[in-house]
Amino acid sequence: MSFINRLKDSLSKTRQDLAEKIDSLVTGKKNIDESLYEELEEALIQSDVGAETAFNLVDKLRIVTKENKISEPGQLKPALIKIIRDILEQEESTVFFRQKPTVILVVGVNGVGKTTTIGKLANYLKNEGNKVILAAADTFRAAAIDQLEIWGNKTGVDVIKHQEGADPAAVAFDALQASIARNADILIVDTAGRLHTKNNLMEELKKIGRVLAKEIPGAPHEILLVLDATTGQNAINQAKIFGAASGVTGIVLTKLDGTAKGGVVIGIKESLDIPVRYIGIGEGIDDLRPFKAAEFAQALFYADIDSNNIDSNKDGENL
Ligand SMILES: Nc1nc2c(ncn2[C@@H]2O[C@H](COP(=O)(O)OP(=O)(O)OP(=O)(O)O)[C@@H](O)[C@H]2O)c(=O)[nH]1
Ligand SMILES: [Mg+2]
Repeated sequence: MSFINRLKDSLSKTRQDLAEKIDSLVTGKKNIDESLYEELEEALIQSDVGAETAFNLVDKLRIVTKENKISEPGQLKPALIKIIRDILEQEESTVFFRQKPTVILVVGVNGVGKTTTIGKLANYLKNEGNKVILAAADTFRAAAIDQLEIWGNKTGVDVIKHQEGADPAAVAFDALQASIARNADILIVDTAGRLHTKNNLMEELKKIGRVLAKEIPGAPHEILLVLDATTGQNAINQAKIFGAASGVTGIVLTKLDGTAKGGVVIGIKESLDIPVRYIGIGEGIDDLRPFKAAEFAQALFYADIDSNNIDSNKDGENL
């Protein structure tokens, strides 16, 4: 199945919660009134966009409705979709290649999918023609190092590692040296969601950043924060905490497959000024893709997407 169809499948529960609820709210109504706006706000909150974002979306909808003299309740849905799509829209979705090697530091709380994302990303970037190296700077468990090595074998990418319990910054340093020596295009650094030491995780991540920057000014060029979509609003809170503390430059949203909380991406985009770089829709090697606003909005609202013509709008609505 194509990625877009799998994305559409992944978002089916969110779509039922959000798009179909909006449909049922506007169908059969004669007028647009305050209670309809309140019901729409409630539907948005329930699909995990977050209370604040739901409030802002409906506020924008009121303004658009007024400005465009919309009087039919049925016209609210395309207007809302357009507002959502404008929020999702961003300039650049894939990681920036600044120099050789470009260093990507991957952070996030434990279990969100960092290591799996790195495996998939290594595969994706390698297929784009890059020489990739991985750094096992999650030294919290021996199994974490093994897990990264398995991805290294699967993707045919070198993994630089130390022993369990080693200093993560030392692993990152060695991996950067190896990347320079082996003429790699990209170094991806895996990190832990928890630490052996009493050190603060954020301080540890900053230390890794400092060590990398000493060797290559400007590194790490990307700090990708991995968030688990199934945690809904928690994911937004994590983004606020990590974003402020560790200079996150992009988000990877994992586990969109099967969750009803896909609306969280709207909340992330609306409440934070951090681009969503990639989305994960499964545990397999091909289950990661750059985030594309139009594709995502389509998959979120329409069950029957034409994968060859993603920007065309089957309802003739003005997306
Ligand atoms: N369904 C689904 N599962 C995923 C996805 N991404 C990761 N997982 C699963 O989530 C679990 C945790 O993934 P890891 O990659 O080990 O997460 P982590 O953030 O590295 O975890 P720690 O190293 O313990 O901090 C694994 O079982 C993965 O297979 C995804 O997009 N969809
Ligand atoms: Mg891990």
